[in-house]
Amino acid sequence: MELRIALAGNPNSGKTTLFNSLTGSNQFVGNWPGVTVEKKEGKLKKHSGVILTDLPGIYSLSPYTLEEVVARNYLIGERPDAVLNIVDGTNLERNLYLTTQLTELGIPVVIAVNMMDVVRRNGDKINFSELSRELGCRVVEISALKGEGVMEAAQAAIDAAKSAKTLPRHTFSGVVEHALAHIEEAAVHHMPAEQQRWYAVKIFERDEKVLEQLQLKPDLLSHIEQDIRAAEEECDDDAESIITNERYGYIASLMESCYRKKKAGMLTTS
Ligand code: BGO
Repeated sequence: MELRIALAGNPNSGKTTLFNSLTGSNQFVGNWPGVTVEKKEGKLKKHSGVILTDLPGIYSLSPYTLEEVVARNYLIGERPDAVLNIVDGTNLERNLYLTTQLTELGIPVVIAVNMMDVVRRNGDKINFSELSRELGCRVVEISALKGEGVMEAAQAAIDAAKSAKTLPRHTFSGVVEHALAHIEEAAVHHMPAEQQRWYAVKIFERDEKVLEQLQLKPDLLSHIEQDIRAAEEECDDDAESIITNERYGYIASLMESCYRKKKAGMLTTS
């Protein structure tokens, strides 16, 4: 059986370096359908039944840039068996923003924390077991440049794809969860269970591409709109910003529990 693993990450996270290291010369280059964004696929070294698809480098799964739309159309439309999410360990806080969205898709995710050679050289510490527990997925430390941990990360993605399990993840505030529960029940209950959450969050955000795709009936839309407005009033913010801010709040708490920066310039008196 062929397994399809998508490689996702921010620009400059080391995605190309990792892709090349995992596939070697076994690559096919083309374009994503209908757009002039380059699409690279390759067979995983020593695993000819595993196809790795390199997604465009993105910061978010919002619908605003061509790269984001290409990446999310693939993830939602083609549903790969697993996502290997490469994050830059020297820029963990910024990179985890995409991670919080990928883990909502209902596709097994493995996180490869890259640039670990630099993180270690800087003396910074990442608590991998805590990060893994919080995010509900395997987290593997790698240095794509040095080829360290890369096959372990790929193997973890294969294992995740085979187990096909997605674990519970972060929850939003009560008022948002209340609206999401209503949206799930009213608009997306006919979808496979693991896909409902992502669609509910996107409907809450009034994501134009998702609303266009789902073509919800006007009375259903106005019913949902009441829940969204109630949350907006309570939080005194627009729906999309509420979600963004709660993600940042969650990531800040993750950083607090999982990341220790080496204190610079401390002098001791003893
Ligand atoms: C340049 N460790 C270190 N130290 N660097 C890494 C690692 C790692 O584990 N992985 C990747 N890099 P891309 P995207 C460069 O190109 O794969 C480096 O955008 C340079 N180039 O070598 O391109 C990698 O595909 C001149 O660095 O990322 C690359 O995600 C001086 O991170 C950069 C210094 O990797 C981005 C670096 C002319």
